[in-house]
Amino acid sequence: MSENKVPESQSSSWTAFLKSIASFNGDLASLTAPPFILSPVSLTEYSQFWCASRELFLAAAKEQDPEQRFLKVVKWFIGTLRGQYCSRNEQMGSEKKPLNPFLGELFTGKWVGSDDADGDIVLVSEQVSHHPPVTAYAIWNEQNKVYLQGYNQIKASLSTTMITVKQYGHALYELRAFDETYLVTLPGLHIEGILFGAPYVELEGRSYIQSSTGYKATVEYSGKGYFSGKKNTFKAKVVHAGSPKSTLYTISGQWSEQSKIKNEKTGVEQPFLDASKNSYGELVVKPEEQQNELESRKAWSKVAAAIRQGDYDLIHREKSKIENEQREMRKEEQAKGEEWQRKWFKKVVLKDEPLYLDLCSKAGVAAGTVHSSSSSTTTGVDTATETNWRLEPEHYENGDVKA
Ligand code: HC3
Repeated sequence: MSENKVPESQSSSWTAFLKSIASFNGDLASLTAPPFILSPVSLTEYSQFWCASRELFLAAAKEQDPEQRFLKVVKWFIGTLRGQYCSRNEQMGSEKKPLNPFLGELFTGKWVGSDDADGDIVLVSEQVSHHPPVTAYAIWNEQNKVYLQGYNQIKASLSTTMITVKQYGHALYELRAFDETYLVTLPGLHIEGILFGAPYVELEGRSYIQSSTGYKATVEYSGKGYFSGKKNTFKAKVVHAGSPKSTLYTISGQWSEQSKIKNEKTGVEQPFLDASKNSYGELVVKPEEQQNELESRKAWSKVAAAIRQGDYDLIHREKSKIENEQREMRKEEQAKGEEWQRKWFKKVVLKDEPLYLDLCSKAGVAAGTVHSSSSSTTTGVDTATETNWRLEPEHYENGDVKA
Protein backbone atom coordinates (compact mmCIF):
# COMPACT_ATOMS: atom_id res chain seq x y z
CA MET A 1 0.00 0.00 0.00
CA SER A 2 1.44 3.38 -0.98
CA GLU A 3 2.00 5.99 1.68
CA ASN A 4 -0.22 9.08 1.58
CA LYS A 5 2.04 12.09 0.93
CA VAL A 6 -0.62 14.81 0.95
CA PRO A 7 0.18 17.34 3.69
CA GLU A 8 -2.66 17.59 6.22
CA SER A 9 -3.12 21.32 5.49
CA GLN A 10 -3.64 20.67 1.75
CA SER A 11 -5.80 17.55 1.90
CA SER A 12 -9.07 19.32 1.05
CA SER A 13 -7.51 21.10 -1.95
CA TRP A 14 -6.04 17.75 -3.02
CA THR A 15 -9.51 16.17 -2.88
CA ALA A 16 -10.84 19.07 -4.97
CA PHE A 17 -7.96 18.54 -7.41
CA LEU A 18 -8.75 14.82 -7.72
CA LYS A 19 -12.38 15.70 -8.45
CA SER A 20 -11.30 18.18 -11.13
CA ILE A 21 -9.21 15.45 -12.77
CA ALA A 22 -12.41 13.46 -13.26
CA SER A 23 -13.75 16.10 -15.64
CA PHE A 24 -10.37 16.64 -17.23
CA ASN A 25 -10.15 17.81 -20.87
CA GLY A 26 -6.67 16.51 -21.76
CA ASP A 27 -4.80 19.72 -20.95
CA LEU A 28 -2.76 18.99 -17.82
CA ALA A 29 -1.77 22.65 -17.53
CA SER A 30 -5.41 23.64 -16.99
CA LEU A 31 -5.68 21.70 -13.73
CA THR A 32 -5.34 23.82 -10.61
CA ALA A 33 -3.22 21.83 -8.20
CA PRO A 34 -2.31 22.53 -4.55
CA PRO A 35 1.16 23.99 -3.89
CA PHE A 36 2.80 20.82 -2.55
CA ILE A 37 2.54 19.17 -5.97
CA LEU A 38 3.80 22.18 -7.97
CA SER A 39 7.34 22.38 -9.24
CA PRO A 40 9.04 25.79 -9.44
CA VAL A 41 10.67 24.62 -12.69
CA SER A 42 9.29 25.24 -16.16
CA LEU A 43 9.01 22.54 -18.83
CA THR A 44 11.46 24.48 -21.01
CA GLU A 45 14.16 23.32 -18.55
CA TYR A 46 13.33 19.65 -19.10
CA SER A 47 15.21 19.74 -22.43
CA GLN A 48 18.44 19.56 -20.42
CA PHE A 49 17.75 15.91 -19.56
CA TRP A 50 18.77 14.97 -23.11
CA CYS A 51 22.33 15.43 -21.96
CA ALA A 52 22.37 13.31 -18.83
CA SER A 53 26.12 12.99 -19.01
CA ARG A 54 28.70 14.77 -21.18
CA GLU A 55 30.52 11.50 -21.59
CA LEU A 56 27.52 9.55 -22.94
CA PHE A 57 26.41 12.45 -25.15
CA LEU A 58 29.81 12.60 -26.88
CA ALA A 59 30.86 8.92 -26.78
CA ALA A 60 29.50 7.91 -30.20
CA ALA A 61 31.46 10.70 -31.91
CA LYS A 62 34.69 9.07 -30.69
CA GLU A 63 33.89 5.56 -31.92
CA GLN A 64 35.21 4.48 -35.34
CA ASP A 65 33.22 1.26 -35.77
CA PRO A 66 29.65 1.92 -37.09
CA GLU A 67 28.02 -0.92 -35.14
CA GLN A 68 29.71 0.08 -31.85
CA ARG A 69 28.85 3.70 -32.64
CA PHE A 70 25.19 2.77 -32.89
CA LEU A 71 25.38 0.98 -29.52
CA LYS A 72 26.88 4.13 -27.99
CA VAL A 73 23.97 6.17 -29.30
CA VAL A 74 21.60 3.64 -27.70
CA LYS A 75 23.57 3.91 -24.45
CA TRP A 76 23.35 7.70 -24.50
CA PHE A 77 19.57 7.50 -25.05
CA ILE A 78 18.96 4.93 -22.29
CA GLY A 79 21.18 7.06 -20.04
CA THR A 80 18.89 10.08 -20.55
CA LEU A 81 15.78 8.33 -19.19
CA ARG A 82 16.63 8.46 -15.50
CA GLY A 83 16.99 12.25 -15.57
CA GLN A 84 13.93 12.72 -17.81
CA TYR A 85 11.56 10.59 -15.79
CA CYS A 86 12.94 10.09 -12.24
CA SER A 87 14.79 13.29 -11.36
CA ARG A 88 11.81 15.04 -9.74
CA ASN A 89 11.23 12.01 -7.53
CA GLU A 90 14.89 12.04 -6.58
CA GLN A 91 15.10 15.76 -5.90
CA MET A 92 11.58 16.65 -4.71
CA GLY A 93 10.18 13.36 -3.40
CA SER A 94 7.62 12.78 -6.18
CA GLU A 95 6.73 13.81 -9.72
CA LYS A 96 5.52 17.41 -9.73
CA LYS A 97 3.44 19.62 -11.98
CA PRO A 98 5.90 21.81 -13.89
CA LEU A 99 5.32 25.43 -14.79
CA ASN A 100 3.51 25.67 -18.10
CA PRO A 101 5.80 27.71 -20.40
CA PHE A 102 4.50 30.80 -22.18
CA LEU A 103 4.98 31.29 -25.91
CA GLY A 104 8.51 32.50 -26.60
CA GLU A 105 9.90 31.37 -23.22
CA LEU A 106 13.62 30.61 -23.47
CA PHE A 107 16.02 28.50 -21.50
CA THR A 108 19.71 28.25 -22.29
CA GLY A 109 22.82 26.98 -20.58
CA LYS A 110 26.12 25.19 -21.06
CA TRP A 111 27.91 22.18 -19.73
CA VAL A 112 31.35 23.67 -19.48
CA GLY A 113 34.28 21.58 -20.69
CA SER A 114 36.76 22.72 -18.09
CA ASP A 115 40.04 20.95 -18.67
CA ASP A 116 39.19 18.53 -21.48
CA ALA A 117 39.56 19.01 -25.20
CA ASP A 118 35.86 18.48 -25.83
CA GLY A 119 34.83 22.06 -25.12
CA ASP A 120 31.37 23.25 -24.09
CA ILE A 121 28.07 21.57 -24.78
CA VAL A 122 25.44 24.21 -25.47
CA LEU A 123 21.69 23.96 -24.81
CA VAL A 124 18.91 26.13 -26.19
CA SER A 125 15.26 25.46 -25.46
CA GLU A 126 12.27 27.51 -26.62
CA GLN A 127 8.52 27.31 -26.16
CA VAL A 128 7.47 27.51 -29.79
CA SER A 129 3.74 27.01 -29.18
CA HIS A 130 1.45 27.55 -26.19
CA HIS A 131 -1.77 25.98 -27.55
CA PRO A 132 -0.88 23.17 -27.89
CA PRO A 133 2.25 23.40 -25.73
CA VAL A 134 5.34 22.53 -27.77
CA THR A 135 8.92 22.84 -26.53
CA ALA A 136 11.78 22.73 -29.04
CA TYR A 137 15.42 22.26 -28.10
CA ALA A 138 18.91 21.81 -29.46
CA ILE A 139 22.06 20.61 -27.72
CA TRP A 140 25.39 20.62 -29.47
CA ASN A 141 29.14 20.33 -29.19
CA GLU A 142 31.16 21.93 -31.98
CA GLN A 143 34.45 20.16 -31.16
CA ASN A 144 33.05 16.67 -31.67
CA LYS A 145 30.45 17.75 -34.23
CA VAL A 146 27.56 16.30 -32.24
CA TYR A 147 24.21 18.00 -32.82
CA LEU A 148 20.93 17.05 -31.23
CA GLN A 149 17.65 18.77 -31.91
CA GLY A 150 14.04 17.92 -31.30
CA TYR A 151 10.72 19.01 -29.93
CA ASN A 152 7.95 17.57 -27.88
CA GLN A 153 4.30 17.95 -27.14
CA ILE A 154 2.12 15.87 -24.85
CA LYS A 155 -1.48 14.74 -24.93
CA ALA A 156 -3.00 13.31 -21.77
CA SER A 157 -6.00 11.13 -21.09
CA LEU A 158 -7.49 9.76 -17.93
CA SER A 159 -8.13 6.19 -16.93
CA THR A 160 -9.38 4.97 -13.55
CA THR A 161 -6.32 5.56 -11.37
CA MET A 162 -3.77 7.08 -13.68
CA ILE A 163 -3.10 9.66 -16.36
CA THR A 164 -1.80 8.35 -19.65
CA VAL A 165 0.47 10.70 -21.60
CA LYS A 166 1.31 10.37 -25.28
CA GLN A 167 4.37 12.19 -26.50
CA TYR A 168 4.47 13.77 -29.94
CA GLY A 169 7.74 14.85 -31.49
CA HIS A 170 11.14 13.24 -31.84
CA ALA A 171 14.83 14.04 -31.63
CA LEU A 172 17.49 13.92 -34.33
CA TYR A 173 21.00 13.11 -33.11
CA GLU A 174 23.61 13.98 -35.72
CA LEU A 175 27.24 12.92 -35.92
CA ARG A 176 28.50 15.28 -38.60
CA ALA A 177 32.02 13.84 -38.72
CA PHE A 178 30.47 10.58 -39.93
CA ASP A 179 27.59 12.16 -41.84
CA GLU A 180 25.13 10.09 -39.79
CA THR A 181 21.76 10.97 -38.31
CA TYR A 182 19.75 9.02 -35.77
CA LEU A 183 15.99 9.44 -35.40
CA VAL A 184 14.98 9.03 -31.76
CA THR A 185 11.26 8.61 -31.06
CA LEU A 186 9.67 9.16 -27.66
CA PRO A 187 8.09 6.61 -25.32
CA GLY A 188 4.56 6.81 -23.96
CA LEU A 189 4.14 7.20 -20.23
CA HIS A 190 1.62 7.10 -17.47
CA ILE A 191 1.48 8.81 -14.12
CA GLU A 192 0.68 6.58 -11.17
CA GLY A 193 0.37 7.23 -7.44
CA ILE A 194 -1.93 10.24 -7.89
CA LEU A 195 -4.51 9.12 -5.33
CA PHE A 196 -1.83 9.19 -2.62
CA GLY A 197 -0.41 12.55 -3.63
CA ALA A 198 2.80 10.86 -4.72
CA PRO A 199 2.78 10.79 -8.53
CA TYR A 200 5.52 8.97 -10.42
CA VAL A 201 6.11 8.21 -14.07
CA GLU A 202 6.17 4.79 -15.68
CA LEU A 203 7.19 4.40 -19.30
CA GLU A 204 5.17 2.22 -21.62
CA GLY A 205 4.95 1.07 -25.20
CA ARG A 206 7.90 1.37 -27.54
CA SER A 207 10.35 3.85 -28.87
CA TYR A 208 12.82 3.55 -31.73
CA ILE A 209 16.30 4.67 -32.63
CA GLN A 210 16.83 4.54 -36.38
CA SER A 211 20.22 5.33 -37.84
CA SER A 212 20.83 6.52 -41.40
CA THR A 213 23.40 3.67 -41.51
CA GLY A 214 20.59 1.10 -41.29
CA TYR A 215 20.90 0.08 -37.63
CA LYS A 216 17.68 0.16 -35.64
CA ALA A 217 16.84 -0.36 -32.00
CA THR A 218 13.30 -1.09 -30.86
CA VAL A 219 13.00 -0.33 -27.16
CA GLU A 220 10.06 -1.81 -25.24
CA TYR A 221 9.19 -0.42 -21.81
CA SER A 222 7.40 -1.89 -18.90
CA GLY A 223 6.73 -1.14 -15.26
CA LYS A 224 7.11 -3.60 -12.44
CA GLY A 225 6.35 -7.21 -13.12
CA TYR A 226 6.24 -7.68 -16.90
CA PHE A 227 9.83 -8.43 -17.94
CA SER A 228 10.91 -8.87 -14.32
CA GLY A 229 9.73 -7.98 -10.82
CA LYS A 230 11.59 -4.68 -11.08
CA LYS A 231 10.40 -1.16 -11.88
CA ASN A 232 11.48 0.82 -14.97
CA THR A 233 12.39 -2.18 -17.09
CA PHE A 234 13.12 -2.22 -20.79
CA LYS A 235 14.23 -4.56 -23.52
CA ALA A 236 15.86 -3.27 -26.72
CA LYS A 237 16.50 -5.30 -29.84
CA VAL A 238 19.12 -4.10 -32.29
CA VAL A 239 18.90 -5.11 -35.95
CA HIS A 240 20.41 -3.94 -39.24
CA ALA A 241 18.40 -3.21 -42.39
CA GLY A 242 20.57 -5.74 -44.28
CA SER A 243 19.05 -8.54 -42.21
CA PRO A 244 16.10 -7.05 -40.32
CA LYS A 245 14.84 -10.35 -38.91
CA SER A 246 18.01 -11.37 -37.11
CA THR A 247 18.65 -9.63 -33.82
CA LEU A 248 22.26 -8.55 -33.40
CA TYR A 249 22.06 -7.50 -29.76
CA THR A 250 19.50 -7.57 -26.97
CA ILE A 251 19.87 -4.96 -24.26
CA SER A 252 17.75 -5.34 -21.15
CA GLY A 253 17.43 -4.30 -17.55
CA GLN A 254 16.30 -1.19 -15.72
CA TRP A 255 16.67 2.13 -17.52
CA SER A 256 17.01 3.87 -14.16
CA GLU A 257 19.59 1.41 -12.82
CA GLN A 258 21.60 -1.39 -14.41
CA SER A 259 21.25 -3.00 -17.79
CA LYS A 260 23.17 -5.61 -19.76
CA ILE A 261 23.83 -6.34 -23.42
CA LYS A 262 23.85 -9.73 -25.11
CA ASN A 263 25.60 -10.31 -28.42
CA GLU A 264 23.11 -12.66 -30.08
CA LYS A 265 25.75 -14.14 -32.43
CA THR A 266 28.23 -15.13 -29.74
CA GLY A 267 25.84 -15.41 -26.80
CA VAL A 268 28.24 -13.25 -24.74
CA GLU A 269 26.53 -11.06 -22.16
CA GLN A 270 28.12 -7.95 -20.63
CA PRO A 271 27.12 -5.03 -18.42
CA PHE A 272 25.73 -2.19 -20.59
CA LEU A 273 25.00 0.80 -18.36
CA ASP A 274 24.50 1.72 -14.74
CA ALA A 275 22.32 4.81 -15.04
CA SER A 276 22.49 5.43 -11.30
CA LYS A 277 26.17 6.25 -11.83
CA ASN A 278 25.62 8.83 -14.61
CA SER A 279 28.13 11.60 -14.10
CA TYR A 280 25.69 14.52 -14.25
CA GLY A 281 27.73 17.56 -15.12
CA GLU A 282 26.45 20.89 -13.89
CA LEU A 283 24.47 22.90 -16.42
CA VAL A 284 25.69 26.45 -16.10
CA VAL A 285 22.86 28.96 -16.43
CA LYS A 286 23.36 32.73 -16.33
CA PRO A 287 22.30 34.32 -13.03
CA GLU A 288 18.75 35.71 -13.15
CA GLU A 289 19.99 39.32 -12.99
CA GLN A 290 21.71 38.82 -16.34
CA GLN A 291 18.75 37.13 -18.02
CA ASN A 292 16.22 38.89 -20.22
CA GLU A 293 12.45 38.94 -19.64
CA LEU A 294 11.83 35.91 -21.85
CA GLU A 295 14.25 33.68 -20.03
CA SER A 296 12.53 31.07 -17.97
CA ARG A 297 14.07 31.50 -14.53
CA LYS A 298 13.80 35.27 -14.63
CA ALA A 299 10.25 35.26 -16.01
CA TRP A 300 8.96 32.77 -13.42
CA SER A 301 11.08 33.89 -10.47
CA LYS A 302 8.19 35.35 -8.42
CA VAL A 303 5.94 32.35 -9.09
CA ALA A 304 8.78 29.99 -8.23
CA ALA A 305 9.42 31.84 -4.96
CA ALA A 306 5.71 31.65 -4.09
CA ILE A 307 5.71 27.89 -4.80
CA ARG A 308 8.73 27.42 -2.56
CA GLN A 309 6.87 29.33 0.18
CA GLY A 310 3.73 27.23 -0.43
CA ASP A 311 1.68 30.45 -0.68
CA TYR A 312 -1.29 29.53 -2.82
CA ASP A 313 -2.71 33.08 -3.20
CA LEU A 314 0.64 34.52 -4.17
CA ILE A 315 1.24 31.73 -6.70
CA HIS A 316 -2.14 32.48 -8.22
CA ARG A 317 -1.57 36.26 -8.33
CA GLU A 318 1.90 36.03 -9.86
CA LYS A 319 0.86 33.39 -12.41
CA SER A 320 -2.17 35.46 -13.42
CA LYS A 321 0.09 38.46 -14.12
CA ILE A 322 2.10 36.41 -16.62
CA GLU A 323 -1.00 34.85 -18.16
CA ASN A 324 -2.78 38.20 -18.54
CA GLU A 325 0.30 39.79 -20.08
CA GLN A 326 0.49 36.93 -22.54
CA ARG A 327 -3.20 37.22 -23.42
CA GLU A 328 -2.72 40.96 -24.09
CA MET A 329 0.27 40.29 -26.33
CA ARG A 330 -1.68 37.73 -28.38
CA LYS A 331 -4.57 40.20 -28.76
CA GLU A 332 -2.21 42.93 -29.95
CA GLU A 333 -0.56 40.59 -32.42
CA GLN A 334 -3.93 39.51 -33.72
CA ALA A 335 -5.05 43.12 -34.13
CA LYS A 336 -1.89 43.88 -36.12
CA GLY A 337 -2.13 40.64 -38.12
CA GLU A 338 1.26 39.56 -36.79
CA GLU A 339 2.56 36.33 -35.38
CA TRP A 340 5.03 35.87 -32.52
CA GLN A 341 8.54 35.54 -33.96
CA ARG A 342 10.32 32.49 -32.57
CA LYS A 343 13.92 33.17 -31.62
CA TRP A 344 15.76 29.99 -32.47
CA PHE A 345 13.38 27.55 -34.16
CA LYS A 346 11.22 27.58 -37.25
CA LYS A 347 8.30 25.49 -38.44
CA VAL A 348 9.10 23.14 -41.32
CA VAL A 349 6.44 21.23 -43.22
CA LEU A 350 7.01 17.48 -43.38
CA LYS A 351 7.31 17.36 -47.15
CA ASP A 352 10.42 19.56 -46.83
CA GLU A 353 12.04 17.08 -44.46
CA PRO A 354 13.44 14.31 -46.71
CA LEU A 355 15.91 12.98 -44.14
CA TYR A 356 13.27 12.76 -41.39
CA LEU A 357 10.81 11.10 -43.79
CA ASP A 358 13.45 8.61 -44.90
CA LEU A 359 14.36 7.70 -41.30
CA CYS A 360 10.67 7.29 -40.39
CA SER A 361 10.21 4.99 -43.35
CA LYS A 362 13.32 2.96 -42.43
CA ALA A 363 12.05 2.72 -38.84
CA GLY A 364 8.60 1.67 -40.05
CA VAL A 365 6.82 4.52 -38.25
CA ALA A 366 4.40 7.04 -39.74
CA ALA A 367 5.91 10.54 -39.93
CA GLY A 368 4.49 13.20 -37.61
CA THR A 369 2.72 10.84 -35.20
CA VAL A 370 3.06 9.32 -31.76
CA HIS A 371 5.40 6.36 -32.22
CA SER A 372 4.93 4.51 -28.98
CA SER A 373 2.12 2.02 -29.38
CA SER A 374 2.91 -1.29 -27.73
CA SER A 375 0.22 -3.16 -29.59
CA SER A 376 1.42 -5.26 -32.48
CA THR A 377 -1.95 -4.83 -34.19
CA THR A 378 -1.56 -1.06 -34.60
CA THR A 379 1.29 0.97 -36.00
CA GLY A 380 1.10 3.59 -33.26
CA VAL A 381 -0.55 6.05 -35.61
CA ASP A 382 -2.30 8.90 -33.84
CA THR A 383 -3.32 12.38 -34.91
CA ALA A 384 -0.52 13.47 -37.22
CA THR A 385 1.34 16.73 -36.87
CA GLU A 386 2.10 18.30 -40.23
CA THR A 387 5.13 20.27 -39.19
CA ASN A 388 8.40 19.82 -37.36
CA TRP A 389 10.32 22.47 -35.44
CA ARG A 390 13.94 22.90 -36.49
CA LEU A 391 16.76 25.07 -35.25
CA GLU A 392 17.65 27.85 -37.66
CA PRO A 393 21.12 26.71 -38.86
CA GLU A 394 22.91 30.00 -38.12
CA HIS A 395 22.52 29.36 -34.37
CA TYR A 396 24.81 26.35 -34.58
CA GLU A 397 27.66 28.55 -35.77
CA ASN A 398 27.15 30.71 -32.76
CA GLY A 399 28.86 28.64 -30.04
CA ASP A 400 27.93 31.17 -27.36
CA VAL A 401 24.22 31.73 -27.78
CA LYS A 402 22.86 35.15 -26.95
CA ALA A 403 19.45 34.92 -25.29
C1 HC3 B 1 3.63 14.69 -18.03
C2 HC3 B 1 4.56 15.65 -17.28
C3 HC3 B 1 4.89 16.85 -18.16
C4 HC3 B 1 5.71 16.44 -19.38
C5 HC3 B 1 7.01 15.74 -18.98
C6 HC3 B 1 7.85 15.32 -20.23
C7 HC3 B 1 7.03 14.49 -21.21
C8 HC3 B 1 8.36 16.60 -20.90
C9 HC3 B 1 9.44 16.37 -21.92
C10 HC3 B 1 10.60 15.62 -21.30
O1 HC3 B 1 11.59 15.41 -22.28
C11 HC3 B 1 10.12 14.29 -20.75
C12 HC3 B 1 9.02 14.52 -19.78
C13 HC3 B 1 9.10 13.96 -18.56
C14 HC3 B 1 8.04 13.99 -17.56
C15 HC3 B 1 6.71 14.53 -18.08
C16 HC3 B 1 5.89 15.03 -16.89
C17 HC3 B 1 5.51 14.01 -15.84
C18 HC3 B 1 4.36 14.68 -15.10
C19 HC3 B 1 4.02 15.96 -15.87
C20 HC3 B 1 2.55 16.32 -15.69
C21 HC3 B 1 2.16 17.60 -16.41
C22 HC3 B 1 2.32 16.51 -14.20
C23 HC3 B 1 0.94 16.21 -13.77
C24 HC3 B 1 0.94 16.19 -12.24
C25 HC3 B 1 -0.43 16.13 -11.68
C26 HC3 B 1 -1.14 14.86 -12.01
C27 HC3 B 1 -0.33 16.28 -10.21
O2 HC3 B 1 -1.16 17.23 -12.22
